Amino acid sequence: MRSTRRSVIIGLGAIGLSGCVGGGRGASGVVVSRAADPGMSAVANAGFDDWVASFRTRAAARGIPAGTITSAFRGVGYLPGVIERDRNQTEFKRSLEDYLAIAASDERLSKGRAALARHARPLRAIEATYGVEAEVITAVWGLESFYGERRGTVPVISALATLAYDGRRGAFFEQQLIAALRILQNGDTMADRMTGSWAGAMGHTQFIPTSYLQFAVDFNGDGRRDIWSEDPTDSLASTAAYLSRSGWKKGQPWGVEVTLPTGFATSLAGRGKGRSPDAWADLGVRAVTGGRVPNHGSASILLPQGTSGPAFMIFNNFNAIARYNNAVNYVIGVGHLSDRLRGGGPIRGNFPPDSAGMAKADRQDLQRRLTAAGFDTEGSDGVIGAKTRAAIEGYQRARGLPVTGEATLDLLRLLRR
Ligand SMILES: [Ca+2]
Repeated sequence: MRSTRRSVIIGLGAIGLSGCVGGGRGASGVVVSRAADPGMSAVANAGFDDWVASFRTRAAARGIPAGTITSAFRGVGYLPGVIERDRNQTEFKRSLEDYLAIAASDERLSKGRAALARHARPLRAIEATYGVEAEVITAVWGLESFYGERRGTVPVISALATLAYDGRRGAFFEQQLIAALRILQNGDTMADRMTGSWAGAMGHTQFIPTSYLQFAVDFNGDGRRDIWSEDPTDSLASTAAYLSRSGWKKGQPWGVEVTLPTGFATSLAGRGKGRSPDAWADLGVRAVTGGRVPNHGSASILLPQGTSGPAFMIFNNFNAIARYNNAVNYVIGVGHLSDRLRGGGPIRGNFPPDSAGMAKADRQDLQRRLTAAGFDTEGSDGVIGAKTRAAIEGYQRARGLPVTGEATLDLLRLLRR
C-alpha cells in the first residue's frame, strides 16, 4: 500500500524524499509545496465534471452522507498540474550516494537536531507510548516534509479526483478519494484544510488517506486526529503508530554498515537471505567500526550499489520502515538520518563513480569551480541537480561550447585549467 503511494509520489525507486527526495528544491528537496504552480489551479473540464457527477453516486452508495459529499466537492476542479506531475515522475531514480547526500545533508541534519530539541517533550511521550525512537520518527518527518516545512498546498480532494478521473491508476485513487471523504465525514478536518502533495499525501509525514484511516491517532488529546495543523504531534504519533504496527522493535538497529571479506560470494547477499550475525561473522563479515555485529536477530546483507559500494547488514526494523515505503534508498535514508541524529557518523564505504565516471569528490569540485567562475550551483553537495545543470549550461554558453548541461570529466578538466 505504501509502496504504491511512494512509487506514485516520488518514483525514486524511489524521497521525497519521499519522497520525495527529488522534489523541486534542488539539493535539499523532498516534497515541495506547489502554491505558486499555476498547474495546481482548477481549469474547466467537462469530462471531469461528468466523472464527478457519477462518482458522487458511487460515494453515496458507499455510505458517504450527501452533506459530506456536497461540502467536499465545493470548489473542486480538474488540476492539469497533477497529471503533468504524474506523467513526469516515472524514470527518475537516484543512486544511493546522491540520495543520502540529500537525505542526510548538513541542512537536514541541523534542522533535525533543532526539531528534536524543540519537540523533545511530545517526542519522548510518543517514544514511550509506541516504542519507536524519537530520532527515527524525526528522520521520517525530515524526509517526508523537511520537518513540516513542505507539507504540500495542493487541495487533496481535487488532486485525488483528477487522478481518479484520469484513469491511469483510477481504481487506486478512487479508493483514496473515498477514504478522504471518510476522513471529512469523521470530522477530523475540513475540506478546505485538507491539503497535501499532488498525489494526495498529507501532513507532516505525508499520509495518504487510507493510511490515515488505518494508523492516524489523536495524541495531543483535542479529540481530532489532526495531521494538517502546524503542531506536528498527531502526525509524529501517527507515524510511530504505523511503524509500531509494522513490527518496529525499539533498541534494535535498522541496519549496520559492514565490510565484506575478499571474495565474498555476492549470491549470499539480498533481502530475505537471512542468517544470524554470528553466521555472517564466521563468513568474515565485520562491522565497519570493527568487530562482529551484535546479535539483533536474523540479518541479510544488502549491497545497494553493488560490490563497489557500501555494504549493510539489515535487521527486522529495516522491514518495518519498508512497510512505510518499500524503496531501499528511502529505508536506508530514514535509517541513516536517524543514526546521524543520534550522533552516528557518515557512511564509511566508498561509492562507485557515476555513469560519467565521476566520483562524488569530482562532482563537488565541479560545483565549486563553476560557482567560483560565476555560475552559481548553490552549494557543492555532489548531486547534479537542476541548479548544477543550469550552471553548466551557463558556463558552456559563455565559453561557446556545445550546451549539454552534462557533468563530465572533460568539463571538470576544462574548469581546472
Ligand atoms: Ca489531536
